[in-house]
Amino acid sequence: MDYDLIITGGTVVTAADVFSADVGIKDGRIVAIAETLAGHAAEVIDATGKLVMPGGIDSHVHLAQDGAPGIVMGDDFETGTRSAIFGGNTTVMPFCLQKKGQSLRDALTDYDQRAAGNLYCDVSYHLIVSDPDPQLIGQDLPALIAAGFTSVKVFMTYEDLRLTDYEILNVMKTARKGGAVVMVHAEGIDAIRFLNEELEAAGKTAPRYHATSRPIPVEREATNRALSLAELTNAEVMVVHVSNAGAIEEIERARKRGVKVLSETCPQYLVLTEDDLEGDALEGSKFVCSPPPRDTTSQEACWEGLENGSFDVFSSDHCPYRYDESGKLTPEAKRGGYRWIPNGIPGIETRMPILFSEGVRKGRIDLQRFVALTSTNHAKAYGLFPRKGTIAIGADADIVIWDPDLEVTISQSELHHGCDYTPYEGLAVTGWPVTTIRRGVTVVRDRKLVADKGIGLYQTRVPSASAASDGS
Ligand code: DUC
Ligand code: ZN
Ligand code: ZN
Repeated sequence: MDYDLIITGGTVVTAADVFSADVGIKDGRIVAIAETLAGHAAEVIDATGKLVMPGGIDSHVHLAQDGAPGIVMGDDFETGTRSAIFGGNTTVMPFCLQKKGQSLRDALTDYDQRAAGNLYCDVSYHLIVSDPDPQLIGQDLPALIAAGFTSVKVFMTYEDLRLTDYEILNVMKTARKGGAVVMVHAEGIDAIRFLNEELEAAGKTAPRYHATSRPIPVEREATNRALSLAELTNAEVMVVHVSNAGAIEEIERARKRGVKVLSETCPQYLVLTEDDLEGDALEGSKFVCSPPPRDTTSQEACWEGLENGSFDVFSSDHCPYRYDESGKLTPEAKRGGYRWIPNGIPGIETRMPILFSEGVRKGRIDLQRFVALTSTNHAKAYGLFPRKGTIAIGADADIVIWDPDLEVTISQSELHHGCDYTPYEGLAVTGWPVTTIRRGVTVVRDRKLVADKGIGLYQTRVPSASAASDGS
């Protein structure tokens, strides 16, 4: 047999090109791309009228992540990767969270156990550093970066996660030496604390005040500070979940100064606003995420950033909590208000359709940019390229076959995550993934699951030359 699979008649899209071609797959990799492929294949998929694109890489998702006592994340690795593959993704990058007092290695063991045998797509972790003691900075983190854990997230807010500027500087220095990217959650803890106190004193505790407590200056100030710390250390930084023009301006200014900065935005900043946090009683908690959705002016700024290259990647920030007492409606949230609502919303399955429909179909971005923003640039930023993130000879056969004309109204009843709602309920989109192939194995065919869990693999990575460079 020449091929395990041939995809015929489709329009192939990469971050650079759009062309008609057949794609031949053998042993999990792409081995031929030609106008017409002759030869024997075990299976042929006719993609006439469809787009054949690199499988999505969602480089910002939270699965089975530990939270405050009593709170359970709405997706484990099984349901989260199942939802991901239905949404056209072939690789996701969840976080491995270090609890205070825990070693990074022990945290990795925990997450490996949660993932083992439960993956529908490939995964690779980012490390959340919450306790950067001398052992972590001097020994553990350098060793793990060298072993392929080449991205680290730091938080500038949340009592149990935030690092001081001094601690962030040490993480950045270690990351720069080893060649890892530092992902930054840029919201300032002191400003939020100050605003929380004012709101609480005024009795303003409904979900909508979550947005009031984290206005744009809170994000802009922290973005500026994080990028100044990156400038001091020559670290490469990914500013995640950017929501507004002020933060984008800080990113662009830092780039002009030569700071190595990448940036990310997410669907919630394109199609939700803080008005969604209104709603009856606690309904608004379904939209509580951080930074919060803003207004239509900020949405436009994020679109502009996607169009003009301010943003490198478009991720879901899938962080699901159910609308029940395990998630959004904990007794503390019901009693005490927005400060106790877990932050995060689901979106792993709807990320690509929302960008395709609102971006490509509405003429804001072209197909190549869509592929760059949803796949290729993630692979490049985090050390998976060219094995993943493109359609090329020798690359992993991670492919999504996309119907550009399929009209779908997003609805909880049609999704495959473990969460019990979608914040995008009722949003009509055009364009949807129909078949997802991961390393040559068809996992979803014609929108039906056709493979068992357990076929996803952990993806190791190599330190990045740009992250390691000293900037000179
Ligand atoms: N940060 C994230 O990256 N995801 C959800 C919540 C948060 O604060
Ligand atoms: Zn964050
Ligand atoms: Zn997140």
